[in-house]
Amino acid sequence: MGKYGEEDIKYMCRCIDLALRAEGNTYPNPMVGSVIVHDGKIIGEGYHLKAGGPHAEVHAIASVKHPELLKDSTIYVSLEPCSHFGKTPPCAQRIIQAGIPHVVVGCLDSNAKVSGRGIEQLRAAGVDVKVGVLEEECRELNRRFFTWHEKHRPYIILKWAETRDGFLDINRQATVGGRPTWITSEYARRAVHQWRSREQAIMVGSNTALADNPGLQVRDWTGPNPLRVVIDRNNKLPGGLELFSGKEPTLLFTSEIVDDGKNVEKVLINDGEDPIDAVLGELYKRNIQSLIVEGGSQLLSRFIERNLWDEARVFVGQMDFGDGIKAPATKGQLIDFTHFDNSILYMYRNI
Ligand code: AOF
Ligand code: ZN
Repeated sequence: MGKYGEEDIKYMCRCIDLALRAEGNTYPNPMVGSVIVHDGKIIGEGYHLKAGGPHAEVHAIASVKHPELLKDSTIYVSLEPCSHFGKTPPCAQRIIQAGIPHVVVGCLDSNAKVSGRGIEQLRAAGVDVKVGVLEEECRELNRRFFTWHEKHRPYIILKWAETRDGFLDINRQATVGGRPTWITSEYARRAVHQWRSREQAIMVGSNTALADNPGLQVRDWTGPNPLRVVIDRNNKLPGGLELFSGKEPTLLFTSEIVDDGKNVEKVLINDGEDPIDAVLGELYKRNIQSLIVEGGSQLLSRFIERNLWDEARVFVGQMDFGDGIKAPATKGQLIDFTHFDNSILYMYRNI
């Protein structure tokens, strides 16, 4: 069990479970869960529901029916309690004020406004603080948040589908034996829509925008639509594409801003600037913590070459195309795979 006891691990697991209830809804804030334990029993629980609302610890403290027990309790929280006045007052102070003598923290908060100060405030007030229970799991839970704060760019997920012989599914108009074809089935497509609903931005290159005319929305799932991003350096994309429908906010990155009536917000790529840097810089500025890149091969390969990616999610189908556009090569470390109807989903991490 390492340096922490079974109890600590059990309650921290519960914190993570609670935090996950708000998956996709807390941006730009992290998902955080909290549990209050008295004499081996959970007497309060809470999690952060959305930015602007109370933090996990505040909900947990408010849920306790017998507040007099707090002075003999331990509060577990998956993230370091905050120390700053943001949209809400500092949780460290709330814990001190409630008189809770023990705090168990999953991982530190790398937000520059907090970054260890929450723990300092608690300890300075005489609270006993233990840090690092299920640290890796707690960081994993908020990998988008931590990447944005620590690397100053969004967390990057690359997604593609390839045939058994390694060709991409882009240009779905491409036909096999005279018929339009998909590598994956509707189940995989639904999973992709679920993924979209969890990320803040979604991106394709101009070749894919032109060939597939994707809407990049969440249709086969419920949840928010990500901000759409497309690179069109030379303004070659026609105004009638789905991306320019105006249905969802869309950013178009271009080397020359022209007035062509497209229903998008345009962002200039500076002379000599890699468009990927323009995109990542702009998304960072806009507090966007995650980006899913859905093709095409040039764009995906560019992210891989630049080593600017965190996850790759690759569906491999059963059919062979024989030729076409080769799927990108480097895939990092395989961490999981799942059978998905007629394809297998391989999940890679760049570690
Ligand atoms: C906690 N518990 O449940 C969360 C924390 O603008 P505010 O006031 O909501 O502050 C947001 C920051 O607070 C966020 O960037 C992160 O550093 C921390 N989130 N902290 O103690 C929580 N969600
Ligand atoms: Zn807080």
